[in-house]
Amino acid sequence: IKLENALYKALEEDELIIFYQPQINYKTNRIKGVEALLRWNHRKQGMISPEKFIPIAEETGLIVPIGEWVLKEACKQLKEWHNQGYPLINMSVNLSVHQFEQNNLFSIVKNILKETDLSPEYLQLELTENLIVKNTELTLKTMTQLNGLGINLAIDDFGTGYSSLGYLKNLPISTLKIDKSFVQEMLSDDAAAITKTIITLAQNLNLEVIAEGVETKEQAEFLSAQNCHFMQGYFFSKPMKAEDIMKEYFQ
Ligand code: G
Ligand code: G
Ligand code: MN
Ligand code: NA
Repeated sequence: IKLENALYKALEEDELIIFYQPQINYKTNRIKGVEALLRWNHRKQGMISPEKFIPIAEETGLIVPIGEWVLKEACKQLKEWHNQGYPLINMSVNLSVHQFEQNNLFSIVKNILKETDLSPEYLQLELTENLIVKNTELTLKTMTQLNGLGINLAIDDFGTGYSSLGYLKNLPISTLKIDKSFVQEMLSDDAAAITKTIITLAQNLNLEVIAEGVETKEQAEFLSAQNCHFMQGYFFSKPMKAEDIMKEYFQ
């Protein structure tokens, strides 16, 4: 069967699973939160990367129910960790532009928080720059509503899109995530300049900044020297199953 048809069934048949990648405060060496990253455990093909199936989910519109499922599962999981007495970390969830284009995204998110009994301040939603570029009345309204509820909004893959910087002070965004492509080339001159510029920009606008794709100690040290202390990447941990996160970090 084509992947497209199989994806329809994956949700119903419990083939989708969420991995969690820790976000670390390098200064204190504590976990600050986790990012929920979707995987498809295909019965015959094994683990399929989201890079392969998210685009299909976007094209077919399946990203809307799938995204809603991810959000609910992730909130449920975090609430469970909180209930078990683990430190009150945050949960980051990626949202597709398509989800934002639904006019009921706000009420969906609000209902999920209510159902899972999770306090909004622990939830961060990651948006992409192309959402910002479109900058429609609907997306601005939804972002304002989400922010008003106490949810944090982050721009994912920051620096790779074509958005102007002007929006940063006009939109209710609290966090920039430096794209891993910059972090990975950071120890060469050009990417270092870009990384430093993003960090300074974030500091000047009072935004939190987190570096993605940190793979080496040298990269971590460089970021830390620039006063970017929140980091995520293979140097700390790959995305892991929920139970492994807890074993690794809270025991
Ligand atoms: O986990 P990995 O690095 O393979 O993820 C690849 C891409 O898939 C990333 O761009 C990531 O943001 C995206 N992705 C992972 N999980 C989700 C999800 O639940 N929803 C959306 N919209 N994108 C996701
Ligand atoms: O677009 P988004 O930032 O959501 O995607 C995160 C993606 O980056 C996930 O697919 C995740 O598996 C991947 N990732 C996380 N840490 C690292 C890393 O240190 N190196 C590389 N190459 N990829 C990473
Ligand atoms: Mn992300
Ligand atoms: Na990213």
